[in-house]
Amino acid sequence: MKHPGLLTLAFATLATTAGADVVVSNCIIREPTPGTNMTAAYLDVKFINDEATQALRLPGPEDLTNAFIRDLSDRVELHEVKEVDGQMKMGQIAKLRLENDTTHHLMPGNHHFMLTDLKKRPKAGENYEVTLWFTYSPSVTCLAEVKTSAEIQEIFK
Ligand SMILES: [Cu+2]
Repeated sequence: MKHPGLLTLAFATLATTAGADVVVSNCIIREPTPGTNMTAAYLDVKFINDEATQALRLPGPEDLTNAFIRDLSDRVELHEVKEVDGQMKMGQIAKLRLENDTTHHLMPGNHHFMLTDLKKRPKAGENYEVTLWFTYSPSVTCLAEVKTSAEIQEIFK
């Protein structure tokens, strides 16, 4: 083999690109309001279906299916918010379709994760690991910061 160094480099580049086909950022957990035993998590998720990714996995769309937040809840649900008879209602969905190269914002009044039966009450300023599951891509973990409702209102205004 004449250029073993080049070959190694090519493989290394592919692996790096494949590992980055889902990018998760801005992870936030809402400090639960007094008297409730549930809260929500928000984040941005982007699926990048570039040529290197397609060469290594099934082509086509990706889905966000759920999240795992070990320290806070064993009951996390992916929720959507929609208008029913003039009222905004939220309910569980099985997955969120991720369009290629599009940042999907999970945020108040839109898709979000619902955490119920809290094991402990997260406090503003604390950090918790949020692991996201997808149909094809390996799971991705982000570190979410707990913020008060007032802080969250300011971020998404
Ligand atoms: Cu909800």
